[in-house]
Amino acid sequence: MTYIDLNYQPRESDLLVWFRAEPPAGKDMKYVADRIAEESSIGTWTDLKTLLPEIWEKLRARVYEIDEKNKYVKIAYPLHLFEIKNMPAILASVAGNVFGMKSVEALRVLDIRFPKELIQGYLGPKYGVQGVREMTKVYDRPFLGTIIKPKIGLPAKMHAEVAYEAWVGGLDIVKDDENLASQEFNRFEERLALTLEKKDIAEEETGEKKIYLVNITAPYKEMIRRAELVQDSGNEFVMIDVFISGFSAVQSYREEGFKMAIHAHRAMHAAITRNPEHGINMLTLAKVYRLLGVDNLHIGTAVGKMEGSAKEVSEIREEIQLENVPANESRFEQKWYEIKPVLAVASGGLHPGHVPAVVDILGKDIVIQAGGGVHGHPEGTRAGAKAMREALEAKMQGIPLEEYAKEHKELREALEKFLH
Ligand code: RUB
Ligand code: CA
Repeated sequence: MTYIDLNYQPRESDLLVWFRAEPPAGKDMKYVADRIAEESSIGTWTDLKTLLPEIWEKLRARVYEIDEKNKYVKIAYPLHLFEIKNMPAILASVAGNVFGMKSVEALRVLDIRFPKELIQGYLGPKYGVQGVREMTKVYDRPFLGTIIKPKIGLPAKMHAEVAYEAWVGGLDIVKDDENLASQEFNRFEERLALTLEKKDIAEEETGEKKIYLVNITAPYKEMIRRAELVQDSGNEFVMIDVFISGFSAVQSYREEGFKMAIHAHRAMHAAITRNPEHGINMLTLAKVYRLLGVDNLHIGTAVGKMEGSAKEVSEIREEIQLENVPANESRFEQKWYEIKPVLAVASGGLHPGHVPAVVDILGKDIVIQAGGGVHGHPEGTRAGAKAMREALEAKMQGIPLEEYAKEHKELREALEKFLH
């Protein structure tokens, strides 16, 4: 019995997975491909008296392509194998036990192609790029945001004051950090109330819509309780650490039907995305989060403090924003049907000097976020926010930063500190 069927033509309705697999010593690619297809569909390490011919016929995975040179294995799974509206269980099949088998030395998921019938079982983003643009009336440029720093430690009142400074300095978005929850020095309820008071004042003073991404990450029931508080407060967004909270929590949260948009922070993703030989790449995770329905997603910067090349980050951006993603040398074609595009978040080690490069790499449908790059400005948060806005103005007008900085003090001070 083999799961290899190189003559098999995948059906439109199949779920496809593109693996890169390293065979163990003494074994070849066929061996490893067979083991992956077996364990990720209906088989196990030995043949089974209970595996009836009709099950085999209907539900087995099929290895339809093996690329010896690149160590690629492509596997087609019949959709009947899955419970369509159960993302955790789907991943338990195709990206579950297989990573730990002795019969693979290393294994990486490079892409999952979702078929239409599966996509139709998911909500996707409630707002997405267009919805967030309508919410803010910002149509023609990237969004600018900051993460309040220090990441944890500020009392709620100071947190709100720093947020205010960032907003009036010119940023659109202020965000809690991934590990700010409801610590004794900064309780969730107090932070929400005080920060929203400051948000109202900042909106009045600037005439611009401002956004607060409040972190509701917590055990699920508590997360929902916090989401209810946010909804009652009238705030438009929540932030969730999506990888840490889990696929089940994100899927369920989206299905609860809250009004707020979701900003997805991806803390911990690198534990499985970073090693190029093993794990699941960020492109695949990003597809899962688009399907589950986040509105903003951290995808990397290509230029800041976090890993991820320009090519990789651009491909992730395409995957979460295009309606039809064309195939290339390491990804499938993917059609997204009714699922909206997600706003891509470039964040991690950014400062005003990076703004032109980030826009060149990722385009306009992004949030450019800087924590240290704003609150580390020699004159403080408000000047740091102004410097970010000035950097974006310069880029949008096609003026080199050094040139624009001659007439713009905050930008000049930022570039002096961060670039020299
Ligand atoms: C960035 C920050 C975010 C990272 C996460 O702060 O707090 O948590 O962007 O990384 P700073 P990623 O601007 O001071 O570096 O976006 O890659 O998931
Ligand atoms: Ca952070």
